Amino acid sequence: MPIEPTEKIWMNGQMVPWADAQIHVLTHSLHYGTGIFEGIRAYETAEGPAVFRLTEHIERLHNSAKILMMDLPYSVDELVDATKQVVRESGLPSCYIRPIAYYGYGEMGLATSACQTDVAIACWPWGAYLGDDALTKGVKLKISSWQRHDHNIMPPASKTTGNYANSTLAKMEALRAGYDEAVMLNRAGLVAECSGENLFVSRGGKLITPPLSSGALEGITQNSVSVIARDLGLEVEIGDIARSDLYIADEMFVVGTAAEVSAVNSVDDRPLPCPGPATTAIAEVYAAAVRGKDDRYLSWCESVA
Ligand code: PPE
Repeated sequence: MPIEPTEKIWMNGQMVPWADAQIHVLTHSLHYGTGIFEGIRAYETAEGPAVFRLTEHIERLHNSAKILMMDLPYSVDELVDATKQVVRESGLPSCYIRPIAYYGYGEMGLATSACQTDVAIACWPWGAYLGDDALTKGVKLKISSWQRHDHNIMPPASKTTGNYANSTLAKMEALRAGYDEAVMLNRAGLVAECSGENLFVSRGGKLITPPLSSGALEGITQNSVSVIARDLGLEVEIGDIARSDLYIADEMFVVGTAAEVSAVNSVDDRPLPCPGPATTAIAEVYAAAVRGKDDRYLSWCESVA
Protein backbone atom coordinates (compact mmCIF):
# COMPACT_ATOMS: atom_id res chain seq x y z
CA MET A 1 0.00 0.00 0.00
CA PRO A 2 1.53 3.36 -0.97
CA ILE A 3 2.36 5.59 1.97
CA GLU A 4 0.49 8.88 2.01
CA PRO A 5 2.93 11.50 3.29
CA THR A 6 2.04 13.79 6.17
CA GLU A 7 3.90 16.97 7.04
CA LYS A 8 6.43 15.98 9.64
CA ILE A 9 8.19 13.06 11.29
CA TRP A 10 9.63 13.08 14.82
CA MET A 11 13.34 12.21 14.71
CA ASN A 12 15.44 12.20 17.87
CA GLY A 13 13.31 14.88 19.49
CA GLN A 14 12.85 17.18 16.45
CA MET A 15 9.88 17.50 14.11
CA VAL A 16 11.51 17.09 10.68
CA PRO A 17 9.78 17.77 7.32
CA TRP A 18 8.60 14.44 5.82
CA ALA A 19 10.97 14.58 2.82
CA ASP A 20 13.99 15.35 5.03
CA ALA A 21 13.46 12.40 7.40
CA GLN A 22 16.30 10.41 5.85
CA ILE A 23 19.07 8.12 7.05
CA HIS A 24 22.50 7.16 5.69
CA VAL A 25 22.83 4.02 3.56
CA LEU A 26 25.42 2.72 6.03
CA THR A 27 22.95 2.82 8.94
CA HIS A 28 23.73 -0.20 11.13
CA SER A 29 20.16 -1.48 11.48
CA LEU A 30 19.60 -1.43 7.72
CA HIS A 31 22.40 -3.96 7.34
CA TYR A 32 21.68 -6.25 10.29
CA GLY A 33 17.93 -6.00 10.95
CA THR A 34 18.58 -4.69 14.46
CA GLY A 35 15.80 -2.11 14.62
CA ILE A 36 12.73 -2.42 16.81
CA PHE A 37 9.34 -0.95 16.00
CA GLU A 38 5.69 -0.64 16.87
CA GLY A 39 2.49 -0.36 14.86
CA ILE A 40 -0.19 1.74 16.53
CA ARG A 41 -3.47 3.28 15.43
CA ALA A 42 -5.13 6.54 16.40
CA TYR A 43 -8.88 6.86 15.91
CA GLU A 44 -11.30 9.74 15.75
CA THR A 45 -13.24 10.03 19.01
CA ALA A 46 -15.65 12.60 20.44
CA GLU A 47 -12.64 14.09 22.29
CA GLY A 48 -10.56 14.36 19.10
CA PRO A 49 -7.94 11.85 17.95
CA ALA A 50 -7.03 9.22 20.55
CA VAL A 51 -4.25 6.65 20.31
CA PHE A 52 -5.43 3.15 21.13
CA ARG A 53 -3.49 1.57 24.02
CA LEU A 54 -0.54 3.88 23.34
CA THR A 55 1.20 3.29 26.67
CA GLU A 56 1.13 -0.50 26.20
CA HIS A 57 2.62 -0.17 22.71
CA ILE A 58 5.44 2.05 23.97
CA GLU A 59 6.03 -0.31 26.90
CA ARG A 60 6.35 -3.16 24.40
CA LEU A 61 8.87 -1.06 22.43
CA HIS A 62 10.88 -0.69 25.63
CA ASN A 63 10.68 -4.46 26.18
CA SER A 64 11.89 -5.06 22.63
CA ALA A 65 14.86 -2.79 23.41
CA LYS A 66 15.58 -4.69 26.63
CA ILE A 67 15.65 -8.01 24.77
CA LEU A 68 18.07 -6.60 22.17
CA MET A 69 20.12 -4.85 24.90
CA MET A 70 19.49 -1.58 23.10
CA ASP A 71 19.67 1.61 25.16
CA LEU A 72 16.58 3.61 24.29
CA PRO A 73 17.43 7.25 24.94
CA TYR A 74 13.77 8.15 25.69
CA SER A 75 11.54 7.01 28.54
CA VAL A 76 8.06 5.54 28.05
CA ASP A 77 6.55 8.89 29.07
CA GLU A 78 8.73 10.81 26.63
CA LEU A 79 7.80 8.53 23.73
CA VAL A 80 4.11 8.61 24.67
CA ASP A 81 4.24 12.42 24.59
CA ALA A 82 6.21 12.44 21.33
CA THR A 83 3.67 10.09 19.70
CA LYS A 84 0.81 12.31 20.78
CA GLN A 85 2.66 15.33 19.36
CA VAL A 86 3.14 13.57 16.00
CA VAL A 87 -0.56 12.72 15.74
CA ARG A 88 -1.65 16.17 16.95
CA GLU A 89 0.60 18.01 14.50
CA SER A 90 -0.45 15.79 11.58
CA GLY A 91 -3.95 17.19 11.87
CA LEU A 92 -5.30 13.75 10.92
CA PRO A 93 -8.46 12.53 12.66
CA SER A 94 -7.17 8.95 12.48
CA CYS A 95 -3.92 7.36 11.36
CA TYR A 96 -1.41 4.54 11.64
CA ILE A 97 1.67 5.33 13.72
CA ARG A 98 5.09 3.78 13.29
CA PRO A 99 7.69 4.36 16.03
CA ILE A 100 11.07 2.82 15.21
CA ALA A 101 14.34 2.71 17.13
CA TYR A 102 17.49 1.65 15.32
CA TYR A 103 21.25 1.67 15.50
CA GLY A 104 22.25 4.62 13.39
CA TYR A 105 25.18 5.62 11.22
CA GLY A 106 28.69 5.61 12.66
CA GLU A 107 29.68 2.03 13.44
CA MET A 108 29.72 -1.14 11.37
CA GLY A 109 30.08 -4.74 12.52
CA LEU A 110 27.77 -6.90 14.59
CA ALA A 111 28.66 -5.55 18.03
CA THR A 112 26.32 -2.73 18.95
CA SER A 113 28.06 -1.44 22.06
CA ALA A 114 29.44 1.64 20.31
CA CYS A 115 26.36 2.31 18.19
CA GLN A 116 24.07 5.25 18.74
CA THR A 117 20.33 4.56 18.98
CA ASP A 118 18.15 6.77 16.82
CA VAL A 119 14.40 6.98 17.28
CA ALA A 120 11.74 8.15 14.84
CA ILE A 121 7.95 8.33 14.94
CA ALA A 122 5.89 8.79 11.79
CA CYS A 123 2.18 8.66 11.10
CA TRP A 124 0.06 8.54 7.97
CA PRO A 125 -3.44 7.51 6.93
CA TRP A 126 -3.69 3.72 6.50
CA GLY A 127 -6.89 1.89 5.57
CA ALA A 128 -7.90 -1.75 5.94
CA TYR A 129 -4.70 -3.85 6.12
CA LEU A 130 -6.18 -7.05 4.67
CA GLY A 131 -8.52 -5.30 2.24
CA ASP A 132 -11.86 -3.53 2.53
CA ASP A 133 -13.76 -6.84 2.49
CA ALA A 134 -11.75 -8.42 5.30
CA LEU A 135 -14.61 -8.30 7.75
CA THR A 136 -17.55 -8.99 5.43
CA LYS A 137 -16.14 -11.55 2.98
CA GLY A 138 -13.17 -12.67 5.05
CA VAL A 139 -9.62 -13.55 4.03
CA LYS A 140 -8.17 -16.74 2.55
CA LEU A 141 -5.40 -18.27 4.63
CA LYS A 142 -2.71 -20.74 3.72
CA ILE A 143 -0.45 -22.67 6.07
CA SER A 144 3.03 -21.45 5.25
CA SER A 145 5.89 -23.72 4.28
CA TRP A 146 7.99 -21.28 6.34
CA GLN A 147 8.25 -21.93 10.06
CA ARG A 148 7.87 -19.23 12.67
CA HIS A 149 11.26 -18.34 14.14
CA ASP A 150 11.38 -19.31 17.80
CA HIS A 151 12.61 -18.14 21.18
CA ASN A 152 16.19 -19.28 20.69
CA ILE A 153 16.48 -18.00 17.12
CA MET A 154 14.79 -14.58 17.11
CA PRO A 155 12.70 -13.93 20.23
CA PRO A 156 9.13 -13.29 19.04
CA ALA A 157 8.45 -11.10 22.08
CA SER A 158 10.69 -8.44 20.56
CA LYS A 159 9.27 -6.64 17.56
CA THR A 160 12.66 -6.64 15.86
CA THR A 161 12.80 -5.48 12.24
CA GLY A 162 14.88 -8.53 11.27
CA ASN A 163 12.12 -10.85 12.52
CA TYR A 164 9.96 -9.58 9.72
CA ALA A 165 12.08 -11.17 6.99
CA ASN A 166 10.49 -14.40 8.26
CA SER A 167 7.02 -12.84 7.99
CA THR A 168 7.74 -11.47 4.52
CA LEU A 169 8.79 -14.89 3.21
CA ALA A 170 5.50 -16.31 4.45
CA LYS A 171 3.38 -13.40 3.22
CA MET A 172 4.86 -13.44 -0.29
CA GLU A 173 4.48 -17.20 -0.61
CA ALA A 174 0.79 -16.92 0.38
CA LEU A 175 0.09 -13.99 -1.97
CA ARG A 176 1.79 -15.66 -4.93
CA ALA A 177 -0.26 -18.78 -4.37
CA GLY A 178 -3.45 -16.69 -4.51
CA TYR A 179 -4.18 -16.41 -0.78
CA ASP A 180 -4.47 -13.30 1.39
CA GLU A 181 -2.37 -14.23 4.39
CA ALA A 182 -0.13 -16.98 5.78
CA VAL A 183 -0.56 -19.01 8.95
CA MET A 184 2.80 -19.85 10.48
CA LEU A 185 3.48 -23.03 12.43
CA ASN A 186 6.25 -23.26 14.98
CA ARG A 187 9.03 -25.83 15.13
CA ALA A 188 6.75 -28.21 17.06
CA GLY A 189 4.27 -27.97 14.17
CA LEU A 190 1.66 -26.05 16.17
CA VAL A 191 -0.06 -22.89 15.00
CA ALA A 192 1.69 -19.68 16.10
CA GLU A 193 0.16 -16.72 14.25
CA CYS A 194 -0.10 -15.06 10.85
CA SER A 195 2.62 -12.99 9.18
CA GLY A 196 1.26 -9.81 10.81
CA GLU A 197 -1.66 -10.83 13.05
CA ASN A 198 -2.55 -13.09 15.96
CA LEU A 199 -5.37 -15.53 15.37
CA PHE A 200 -8.40 -16.90 17.19
CA VAL A 201 -10.24 -20.15 16.46
CA SER A 202 -13.71 -21.00 17.72
CA ARG A 203 -14.32 -24.67 18.49
CA GLY A 204 -17.04 -26.17 20.66
CA GLY A 205 -18.21 -22.76 21.88
CA LYS A 206 -14.75 -21.72 23.02
CA LEU A 207 -12.33 -19.21 21.50
CA ILE A 208 -8.73 -20.36 21.50
CA THR A 209 -5.64 -18.28 20.72
CA PRO A 210 -2.02 -19.52 20.80
CA PRO A 211 0.26 -18.47 23.68
CA LEU A 212 3.46 -16.42 23.45
CA SER A 213 5.35 -19.71 23.87
CA SER A 214 4.01 -20.80 20.44
CA GLY A 215 6.18 -18.14 18.80
CA ALA A 216 3.39 -15.59 18.48
CA LEU A 217 3.83 -11.93 19.29
CA GLU A 218 2.10 -10.97 22.55
CA GLY A 219 -0.45 -8.96 20.65
CA ILE A 220 -2.16 -5.95 22.12
CA THR A 221 -5.22 -6.52 19.91
CA GLN A 222 -5.20 -10.18 20.97
CA ASN A 223 -5.46 -8.92 24.55
CA SER A 224 -8.16 -6.30 23.76
CA VAL A 225 -10.20 -8.87 21.84
CA SER A 226 -9.90 -11.42 24.68
CA VAL A 227 -11.25 -8.86 27.16
CA ILE A 228 -14.07 -7.89 24.79
CA ALA A 229 -14.97 -11.53 24.08
CA ARG A 230 -15.15 -12.37 27.79
CA ASP A 231 -17.31 -9.27 28.38
CA LEU A 232 -19.61 -10.64 25.66
CA GLY A 233 -19.91 -13.82 27.70
CA LEU A 234 -17.65 -15.91 25.46
CA GLU A 235 -15.12 -18.34 26.83
CA VAL A 236 -11.53 -17.53 25.81
CA GLU A 237 -8.62 -19.85 26.30
CA ILE A 238 -4.94 -19.46 25.52
CA GLY A 239 -3.89 -22.84 24.22
CA ASP A 240 -2.24 -25.00 21.60
CA ILE A 241 -3.82 -25.18 18.16
CA ALA A 242 -3.04 -27.81 15.52
CA ARG A 243 -3.49 -27.03 11.83
CA SER A 244 -6.44 -29.43 11.65
CA ASP A 245 -8.19 -27.35 14.35
CA LEU A 246 -8.26 -24.56 11.76
CA TYR A 247 -9.82 -26.79 9.08
CA ILE A 248 -12.70 -27.85 11.34
CA ALA A 249 -13.18 -24.57 13.22
CA ASP A 250 -16.70 -23.24 13.79
CA GLU A 251 -15.28 -19.87 12.79
CA MET A 252 -11.97 -18.09 12.81
CA PHE A 253 -10.62 -14.53 12.77
CA VAL A 254 -7.29 -12.75 12.84
CA VAL A 255 -6.46 -9.64 14.85
CA GLY A 256 -3.82 -6.93 14.87
CA THR A 257 -3.46 -3.19 15.11
CA ALA A 258 -3.32 -2.86 11.33
CA ALA A 259 -5.77 -5.69 10.48
CA GLU A 260 -8.12 -4.90 13.41
CA VAL A 261 -10.60 -7.83 13.47
CA SER A 262 -10.63 -9.63 10.11
CA ALA A 263 -12.78 -12.68 9.37
CA VAL A 264 -11.36 -15.84 7.79
CA ASN A 265 -13.29 -17.55 5.00
CA SER A 266 -10.99 -20.53 4.40
CA VAL A 267 -7.78 -22.23 5.46
CA ASP A 268 -5.93 -24.29 2.84
CA ASP A 269 -9.12 -24.26 0.72
CA ARG A 270 -11.32 -25.69 3.48
CA PRO A 271 -14.17 -23.17 3.70
CA LEU A 272 -15.22 -21.80 7.09
CA PRO A 273 -18.50 -20.13 8.06
CA CYS A 274 -17.72 -16.45 7.54
CA PRO A 275 -18.15 -14.06 9.18
CA GLY A 276 -19.20 -16.18 12.15
CA PRO A 277 -21.36 -14.81 14.97
CA ALA A 278 -18.48 -14.37 17.45
CA THR A 279 -16.36 -12.60 14.81
CA THR A 280 -19.18 -10.19 14.00
CA ALA A 281 -20.01 -9.46 17.64
CA ILE A 282 -16.38 -8.92 18.66
CA ALA A 283 -15.58 -6.78 15.60
CA GLU A 284 -18.53 -4.54 16.35
CA VAL A 285 -17.49 -3.93 19.96
CA TYR A 286 -13.82 -3.49 18.93
CA ALA A 287 -14.80 -0.86 16.33
CA ALA A 288 -16.74 1.03 19.01
CA ALA A 289 -14.03 0.63 21.67
CA VAL A 290 -11.21 2.06 19.55
CA ARG A 291 -13.37 5.12 18.79
CA GLY A 292 -14.15 5.78 22.45
CA LYS A 293 -17.80 4.78 21.95
CA ASP A 294 -17.88 2.09 24.60
CA ASP A 295 -17.53 3.35 28.17
CA ARG A 296 -16.09 0.03 29.36
CA TYR A 297 -12.93 0.56 27.34
CA LEU A 298 -12.46 4.33 27.54
CA SER A 299 -9.18 3.96 29.43
CA TRP A 300 -7.71 2.34 26.29
CA CYS A 301 -8.18 5.56 24.28
CA GLU A 302 -5.34 7.99 25.02
CA SER A 303 -6.35 11.43 23.76
CA VAL A 304 -3.68 13.50 21.98
CA ALA A 305 -5.30 16.79 23.04
N1 PPE B 1 1.84 -10.80 15.13
C1 PPE B 1 2.71 -10.17 14.30
C2 PPE B 1 3.80 -10.94 13.68
C3 PPE B 1 2.54 -8.80 14.07
O1 PPE B 1 3.39 -8.17 13.27
C4 PPE B 1 1.46 -8.11 14.67
C5 PPE B 1 1.26 -6.65 14.40
C6 PPE B 1 0.59 -8.82 15.51
C7 PPE B 1 0.83 -10.17 15.72
C8 PPE B 1 -0.53 -8.15 16.25
O2 PPE B 1 -0.03 -7.36 17.28
P1 PPE B 1 -0.79 -6.08 17.83
O3 PPE B 1 -0.71 -5.03 16.79
O4 PPE B 1 -0.09 -5.76 19.08
O5 PPE B 1 -2.20 -6.49 18.07
N2 PPE B 1 1.48 -6.31 13.03
C9 PPE B 1 1.61 -4.94 12.59
C10 PPE B 1 1.64 -4.85 11.09
C11 PPE B 1 2.87 -5.37 10.48
C12 PPE B 1 3.25 -4.58 9.28
O6 PPE B 1 4.03 -3.67 9.43
O7 PPE B 1 2.75 -4.86 8.19
C13 PPE B 1 0.42 -4.10 13.02
O8 PPE B 1 -0.69 -4.62 13.09
O9 PPE B 1 0.61 -2.90 13.24
